[in-house]
Amino acid sequence: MTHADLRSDTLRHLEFSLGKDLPHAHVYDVRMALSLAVRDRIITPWFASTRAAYAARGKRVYYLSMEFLIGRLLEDAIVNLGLMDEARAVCESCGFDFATVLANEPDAALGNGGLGRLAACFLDSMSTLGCPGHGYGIRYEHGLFQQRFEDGVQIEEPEEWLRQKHAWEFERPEVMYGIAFGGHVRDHDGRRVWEPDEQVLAKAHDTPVIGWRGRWANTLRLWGAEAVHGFDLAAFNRGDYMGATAPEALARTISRVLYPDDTSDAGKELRLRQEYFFTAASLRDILRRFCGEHEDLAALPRHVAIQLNDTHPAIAGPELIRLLHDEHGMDFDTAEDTARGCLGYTNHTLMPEALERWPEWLMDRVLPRHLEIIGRIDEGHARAHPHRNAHILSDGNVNMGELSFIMAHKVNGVSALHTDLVKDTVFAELHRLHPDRIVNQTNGVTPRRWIVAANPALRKLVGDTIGPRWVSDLERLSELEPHVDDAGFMDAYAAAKRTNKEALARWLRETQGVTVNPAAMFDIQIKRIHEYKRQHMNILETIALWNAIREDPNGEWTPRVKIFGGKAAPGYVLAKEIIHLINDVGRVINADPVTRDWLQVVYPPNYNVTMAERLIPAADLSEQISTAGKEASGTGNMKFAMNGAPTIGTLDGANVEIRERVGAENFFLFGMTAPEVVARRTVEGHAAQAIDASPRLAQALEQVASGVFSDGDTDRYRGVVDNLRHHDFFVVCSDFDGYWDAQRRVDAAFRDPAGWMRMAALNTARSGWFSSDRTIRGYMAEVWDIAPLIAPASD
Ligand code: 26Q
Repeated sequence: MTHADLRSDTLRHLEFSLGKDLPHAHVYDVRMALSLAVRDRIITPWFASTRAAYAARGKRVYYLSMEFLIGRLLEDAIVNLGLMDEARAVCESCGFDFATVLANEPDAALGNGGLGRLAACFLDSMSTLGCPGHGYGIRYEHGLFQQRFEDGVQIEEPEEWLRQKHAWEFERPEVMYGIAFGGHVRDHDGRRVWEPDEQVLAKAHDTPVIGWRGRWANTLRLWGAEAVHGFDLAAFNRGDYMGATAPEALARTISRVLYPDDTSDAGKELRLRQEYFFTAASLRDILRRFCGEHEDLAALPRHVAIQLNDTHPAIAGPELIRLLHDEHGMDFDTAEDTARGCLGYTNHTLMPEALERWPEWLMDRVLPRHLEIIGRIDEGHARAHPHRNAHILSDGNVNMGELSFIMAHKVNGVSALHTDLVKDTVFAELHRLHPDRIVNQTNGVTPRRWIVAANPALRKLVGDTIGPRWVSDLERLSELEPHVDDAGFMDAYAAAKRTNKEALARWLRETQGVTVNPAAMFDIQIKRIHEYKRQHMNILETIALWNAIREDPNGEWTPRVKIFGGKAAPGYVLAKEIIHLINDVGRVINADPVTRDWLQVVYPPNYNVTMAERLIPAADLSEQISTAGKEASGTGNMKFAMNGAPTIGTLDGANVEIRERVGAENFFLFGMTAPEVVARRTVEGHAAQAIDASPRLAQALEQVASGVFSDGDTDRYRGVVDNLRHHDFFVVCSDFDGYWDAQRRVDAAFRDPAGWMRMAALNTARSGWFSSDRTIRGYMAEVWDIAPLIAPASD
């Protein structure tokens, strides 16, 4: 297809799909018309992939996830189809700036953070590799809340991405399932029969997911909830206009909003309903497809691999047994084994409070038959392992982690360290009983979005240096390595970074009204706000640095801009206090003429995928400073490394593997190891001890406590300060001096621009292993037992 084709198709859509002629078109119209013209080019490969998957009669993967953090889709599609120059030309010939058109698309924030973005990267890689499959999730009407700051305090506002038409989805009113809730289970001739008292319809909405160069496309199918009887005419006729629409409003509640917590907030009935709603609809759809192609349900595991993205879809185990046993008459034990043959479970957390548990009474009220089935699974497991000490049902709760483990044939962690800890801690007992079940699949990220789309300057340099094949074979980035000794290459590498930093500086000036010096180090920490991620350690170090510069204004300092981004769960009081503190510290420090040229704090609100695409390519330093043993993997850490930002970090999650690959000399390590953290916590008064030993930390904490950053208000930060002084479960105080020292090593290294750029380039050259293509190949071989349906790309 040529530029002329894309232009005429765009104009045709502008006229016939949008009903606009060019002179009256707004940027929205052009964006929609271009999206539809690009979407047209996905349809042929999409149909071809569907036909190839049917013809192969082989296995498909179904990735069940409560979250798909896909962000914007237009640029992604353009990049994958190789239409960048054409699309730009189309926009310009219509009188619109290309970047402005792309920026008109809402950022689809159907996820909280890492787990949701991982699902999106996996879909991209499955399509790039030709792994036949579907993503299944919920079509939330409101994605993750929008964040703004009022006097430095986080305010949440509803997200409204569906206010405009969603350009990429196809509504499928013919694919609709009734999902039942509540009621009772009765005995009918020795059979248990569920008689629910409520039904909600699940309607499918499909979005094609195009792979690199358009060689394959899978489907993301999201379920929206609707009422069986949408409108109560009798109520309307009585004049009860609110009551008339009540059934519809109630049913729609299920897919109304994404829960904004990134660690579990169990016990909310609506959340359980969401989980069952999308899991049950997906399983019905999977069985319908299977039964259209095959006869014998016992063959299900040979044709169906279902991956559970954390425990959120864990009800899939009992539901699949219910479908096979109650509805298709398979005997219970065979049904259980068949279900297990299909299911894989990915664990993303070790934190005990984050493992989902549902009160039995609640499960009984919402899903009475499932509770019975869970009881039977638990009893069966107890019979097979009489001395076991792992229960699905305990203390009146249903433990969804145990349920997922027992119902899956493979369980995986998301980094080498995390998988080891899964074996040793949360699932130690189950691992002993099933020693072959746990495997590791270290996370990865898609280079199509995180380099090709987000970092065109680097993309061009890499392409010019090693040719085009690295995009679908990222380990080829290693071919850059010999060039780090080539001054011409290194100048170009530095120029690309500089270009990105200038673009970020421009954006910060235009949107936040802050001016930053692009020659300063851009030191970035972007992720959800959580005590274990330790944004407060970063801001305390910032305060200590500010003090040090003020004491010696003529010393040898390295100019830095500390950039923060991230949202706090609305109910997480301490996380919100940390946000407030970062903003308060920024306000005071940024106004100080003595330090202004050396140190700045910037916190643009409403961090999301789009902002990440802007920040990461412009980063000099990647902050990955979680308490060792707490961050399951991290994936931002990988994106930064690829884009040439060395890490300052702890031995946590995938940092360990990043350091092994990029080389210890290109990584700023500090902090206790996971076992040292565990030991340190047992030391009585460890926090006070660490504070006493560190005058810098003591001073910074005292400044926060005494109101230096809060206009004398000594109450505002009592929560954070008292927690650090007296509890400090995440050992901020004990790791502080190590962090400070590592930052000074960073300062020194950055003062040698050539040495720093060499480090950055080696991070890029050595991070090819962190492509999600590698991760998906691992799942295909070790969890799903499935082969790709297309040959590896040769270009
Ligand atoms: C559960 C129940 C009720 C409400 C919310 C939740 C909930 C929602 C989201 C629980 C957890 C999450 C998200 C977890 C998450 O993003 N974990 C991250 O997963 C990444 C991908 O594997 C890892 O890289 C991160 O280390 C991990 O924190």
